[in-house]
Amino acid sequence: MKLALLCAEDFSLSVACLSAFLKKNGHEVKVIFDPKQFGKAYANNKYLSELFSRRGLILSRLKEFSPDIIGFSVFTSNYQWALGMAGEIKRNMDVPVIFGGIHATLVPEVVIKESAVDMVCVGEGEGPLLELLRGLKDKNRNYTIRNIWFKESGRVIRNEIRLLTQDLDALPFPDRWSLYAQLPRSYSKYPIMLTSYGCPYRCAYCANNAISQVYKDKGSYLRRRSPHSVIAELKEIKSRYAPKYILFMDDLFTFNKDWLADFALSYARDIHLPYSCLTHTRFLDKETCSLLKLSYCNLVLLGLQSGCERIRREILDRPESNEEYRKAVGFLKESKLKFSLDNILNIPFDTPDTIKESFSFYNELRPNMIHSFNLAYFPNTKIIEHGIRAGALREDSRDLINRGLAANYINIQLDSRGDYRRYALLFTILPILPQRFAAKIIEDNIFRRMLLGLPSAVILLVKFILNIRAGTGFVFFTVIHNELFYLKTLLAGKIRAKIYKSEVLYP
Ligand code: B12
Ligand code: SF4
Repeated sequence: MKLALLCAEDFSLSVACLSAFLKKNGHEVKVIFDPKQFGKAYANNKYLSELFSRRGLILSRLKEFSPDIIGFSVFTSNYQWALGMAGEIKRNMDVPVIFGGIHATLVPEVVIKESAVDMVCVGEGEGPLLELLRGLKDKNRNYTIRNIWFKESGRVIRNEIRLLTQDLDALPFPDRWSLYAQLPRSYSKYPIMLTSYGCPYRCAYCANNAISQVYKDKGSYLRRRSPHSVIAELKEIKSRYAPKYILFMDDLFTFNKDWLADFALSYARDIHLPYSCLTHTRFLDKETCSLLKLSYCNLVLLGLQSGCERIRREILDRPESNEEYRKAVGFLKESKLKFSLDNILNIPFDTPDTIKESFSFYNELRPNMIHSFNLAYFPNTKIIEHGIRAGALREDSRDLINRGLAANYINIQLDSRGDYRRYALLFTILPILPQRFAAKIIEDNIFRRMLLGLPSAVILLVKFILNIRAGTGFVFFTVIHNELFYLKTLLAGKIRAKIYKSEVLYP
């Protein structure tokens, strides 16, 4: 059977995993990527995004492929894009449409109401899609497939959720090529990689606290591939794409020290490429840091989100103390590992004083970089309650959040608003300021105001320098390079469509 899988904006591991699994089971899969130019966090313009829209091109590729079913992989941030594209498909083709992915999993009752959506996949998609395709082949509509919600004569059929896949090694390696073939080279040069699914924590602002509820009693939520499987995939990536740096995207890379010990030795021996990973202060002791160093880790990302213990404990559900961070950062520095801190602005009940506390604490820790993000409210996360109590959200904001219509992007610093924008800028430049000088800024209002007035161009330059120093300068070049690549392919696609009356740009 023929399945088209659509995703937008960024490389989609979910789609690559589904594609690999279904191809392995004998189905024909076409992956279609929409870069959503000018509809992204760092470049958002309604007029330009319409002008550069690929809807027409995508539609003609779909018609050419003529799939038996079309699937969308949706995040909260691209849900509206998916609805727009699905509407266009429904107006032009007679083919069933299924939505899956994190957003569909969190709010299936919202998604299934949409007229352009025929089915919703709640949770993992491999098994359910396989059963669905088998049913379509036998011309036998099976409405009892677990994880799938159907619409039948105006009624919604909600099937129960199956157990979570525990043996991740049994899944095929993601079909990266289908996406890399449509993406700029930077994606295969700096590939993302997952060694685990899930996280042991449930921070109030993180989708993990909502997703883990969906999978309650469905088996262990935190699961990991064996080091052997991870290294085997990396070897394949290395020989096929010659990557320069690996981006491990696991929610918490160091949660199992025995695993890390095995992994570190094999990685150092067989892969030896610099990498970055995300972790948590409670999983960063001396031995862990030595293992990270041994395996060529270049940068450790720590998401403490606020330097104020009270805000972390009472609002973010992060009970770690500042003392724990001091210790963990001590180990990182001893092992000569670079590290960055994530900081959230706009947290309910944050005040200029608590922000000042964060600034002061980060100045003590002296990270290589600080990434400040605007708080994004994701569906069904606990922090929505705090947002309502603090007056940052209204009761009816939930509806906007659930439909991906709230300001739901975790934006980069330059897109923050008002005072928060200024604070974000201050956090960004902190690592480049001498410690004593930064301490003075905290205490001295005049200095602070002077720095808060810095133009965006200076901040960008500082970010650039900090990234270069942290060994991640490629981040800067890739953004520009990627956008130029998308413009080029869009123009080429349009020209081909005009000349050949069909668009045959991608495999
Ligand atoms: C790897 C990762 C990334 C990667 C890859 C993203 C991607 N599109 O795959 C990168 C670095 C690019 C990324 C970017 C972002 N991410 Co991210 N990311 C993750 C992470 C760590 C793992 C996701 C993953 O690949 N899992 C493995 C796959 C196989 O599992 P899965 O996604 O659940 O997919 C399964 C099912 O959902 C289902 N399924 C998925 N799609 C479909 C489609 C169909 C048709 C069907 C039937 C089923 C189906 O089947 C899949 C296989 O079983 C999660 C954390 C988490 N706990 O999930 C955050 C997470 C998904 N990211 C998040 C966010 C916010 C972002 C960004 C918006 C951040 C930003 N400002 O840039 C961007 C959005 C980029 C985009 N538009 O794609 C949030 C999403 C919250 C939400 N409600 O939307 C999460 C949950 C983080 C969090 N803890 O809050 N991310
Ligand atoms: S530790 Fe990170 S990934 Fe885990 S729940 Fe908290 S914010 Fe989410």
